[in-house]
Order: sequence, then structure tokens, then C-alpha cells
Amino acid sequence: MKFENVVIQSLAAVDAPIRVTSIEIEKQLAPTFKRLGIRDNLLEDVSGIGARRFWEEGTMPSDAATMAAEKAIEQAGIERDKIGLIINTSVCRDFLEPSTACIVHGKLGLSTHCMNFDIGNACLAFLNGMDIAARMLERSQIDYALVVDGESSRPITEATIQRLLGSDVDEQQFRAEFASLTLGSGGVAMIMTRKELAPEGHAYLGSVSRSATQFNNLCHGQMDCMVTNTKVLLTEGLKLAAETFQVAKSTFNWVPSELDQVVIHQVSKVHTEALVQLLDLDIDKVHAIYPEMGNIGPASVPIVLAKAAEAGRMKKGDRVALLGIGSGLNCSMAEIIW
Ligand code: MYA
Repeated sequence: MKFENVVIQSLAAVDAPIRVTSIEIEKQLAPTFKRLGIRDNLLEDVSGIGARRFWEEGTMPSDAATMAAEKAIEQAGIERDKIGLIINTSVCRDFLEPSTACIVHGKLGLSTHCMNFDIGNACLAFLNGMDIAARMLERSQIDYALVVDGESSRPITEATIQRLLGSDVDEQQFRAEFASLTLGSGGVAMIMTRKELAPEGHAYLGSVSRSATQFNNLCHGQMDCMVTNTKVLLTEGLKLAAETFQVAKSTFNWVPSELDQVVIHQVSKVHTEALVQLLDLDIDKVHAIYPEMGNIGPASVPIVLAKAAEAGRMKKGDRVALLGIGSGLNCSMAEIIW
């Protein structure tokens, strides 16, 4: 779906305060590493993830999303009663019900006319949220939309470490739960509106999507346990990304060398390097946050975008490609003119 009048008015990311290194995690898992004969530093060596962030105990996904939303509203300089829609897109949630969006809505004190709901689509949901908001904005059904995401990897990481310390854990289980140790935390929020309301905003041109749901069994996650077939996820994820990139090329006239910044969902060093090579992208145009932040699920793409902007990697008019992918498998690619 392409849009002519939708812009991103503000974007804000909030880092979780506690830095946990892969070496610290491996130290905790030392008895299992020794028993299974796993080499030291495997986690950082193969994934390229040296650290990830944790929130203080008790910080809920809605708290992370609310902190980021407060920043985004302030940056945009808008009255909060003008916001007609809030979508929460996080994998992590405070409860199964009510929605995390309604908790964030309440914490922010948004108006009674502001629609609020969650979208769940694994690591892809933030891009889906932007797309749904853009559809409503383009039709003038609302004037401002707030898309938020708050991820907390602390509970699943701690539960996984405890489980993997079990004396009955074998190599197969270790490999199946390995990806859980790469997850990170963060909060992010974006205000979207129409061009006439924020002429300095960054144009959101739209997105294309492709799915390969025959692979919906490759990564199954619960609040305290995620089981992943890392090998097949990597190969099939890359195939779907290549297929989606072809559609994006013809829809947005993408030529890899003409893209100024490529913002990708960050899984690991292996995934990033394989994708860059496959799509003939320039690695210098990819802002990598995984070494310090790990895989922050659906918050990954918008946090990378916010950090790339903070680092001054984009200038006005730059063509910015967003490449998102999520378990399912689903893949979306979008373009922003900065
Ligand atoms: S779901 C979350 C998915 N996250 C991960 O899979 C992260 C962890 N995975 C990785 O870092 C790589 O896949 C690994 C494989 C390293 C696992 N457990 O050459 P290799 C050892 C323990 O065969 P590679 C999500 O985000 C192996 O024994 N160890 O591995 C949603 C060897 O050790 P040694 C393992 O293929 C969507 C070493 O690693 C495991 O290079 C994501 C190297 O072995 C394991 N499971 O990497 C969709 N496997 O050296 C995918 C291997 O001692 C997206 N090892 O012999 C794809 C596209 C990306 C973005 C696209 C945007 C559009």
C-alpha cells in the first residue's frame, strides 16, 4: 500500500538501564556449558551480540512504551487530546487481557475518543502498526496516531537460564533455546500524521509485504520460553526477504546503491551479513545495534531508525528503507523520505 500524505512527525527510543553481557550469561550457564562441552564465548562469537539491556524488576512492557511515548509526544509538540489512535505492537505484554495499548492509553491520559488496541505479529508488528495508522491518516479518519512498543527480555532470559541449568538438559534443548539468550529490551514510540499538519515530517511512502506461513512452526514463543529452529529460520527468512525485496524494488523503484540508509530487523551478525550480501546492500548504510542491544523484536526496526537519526546518519531527503521480518514467517519493507 502506498501513501501520499502521511509523515512521521516524531520518533523516540528509550534504553533499558541495565546492561547484561553475553559473558555474564555464559558464566551463569557454566555448569551446562561444561557438561555439554560447549566452547567459551559461543554466544557472542556466533551471534555477534556482546550485550543486551534489561529493565529494573517490575518494569512492565506498558511502562517502557509509555516512557517512549511521553518523549515522542513532547518532541512532536502536540496536544495529546489530538491523538486519535494508539497501537501497541509489542510481543511482550502486561497481561493477556486487557490490551497493553489500553494500559499505555490510560498512563498517558489520552482522550476518550482515541482508539486503542494491540497488533500482534511477532517481530514485524511495529511496521504493521505504522501501516494501519497510515491508512487511517491518509483517509483523514484521524489526525495523529501513536505507535508504541515496549519489550522486556529479562523474564524470558532469566527463565531460560534457570531451565538450561537443569541436569537433564541435552544439546538439542540447548540449541532450541539458544535464540532466547539473544533477546534485548527497549521502548520506542512514533507519532504519525498528515503532511499538512507537520510539513517538516518524514514522508512515509508505504510498504509491501509477503508471507511464508508454511514456516509458522520455526519459532514458538511464550512469556518464559522460546523454541527456535535457528538454521531453517535463517535460510527461509533470507529467501522470504529476497522475495519481498524484489516486490519493493518494483513498487518503490529501489536500486540498492540509491538507498541512503537501510534499517533492518536485527537478529545477529550472521543474519545481518547474510542479508546484506544477498540483497547487494552496502554494509556501511546499515546501522547495527545488535552488538550492544541484541534482538529487540518488533521494537528493533524503529529503535535502529531512532538511533540512526540520533547518530546523524540521515539528512533531509534521504531515501531510507525499512526491512522487517517476523516469525510466521512474514516480511514487510517500507520507504521513508527523511
Ligand atoms: S526469531 C529469533 C531468531 N534468532 C536467532 O536465531 C538468533 C540466534 N542465532 C544465531 O545467532 C545464528 O542463527 C546461529 C547460526 C549462530 C545460531 N544453538 O555455521 P553454523 C553453533 C547453539 O551452523 P550459522 C526472529 O528474530 C554451531 O554449533 N549453537 O551457524 C524472527 C557452531 O559452533 P562451533 C549453535 O548458520 C525472525 C556455530 O554456532 C546453534 O552461522 C527472524 C556456527 O554454526 C544453536 N541453535 O549461524 C527470521 N546453531 O563454531 C530470520 C549453530 O563451536 C531472518 N550453533 O562449531 C533472516 C533475515 C534477517 C533480516 C531480514 C530483514 C528483512
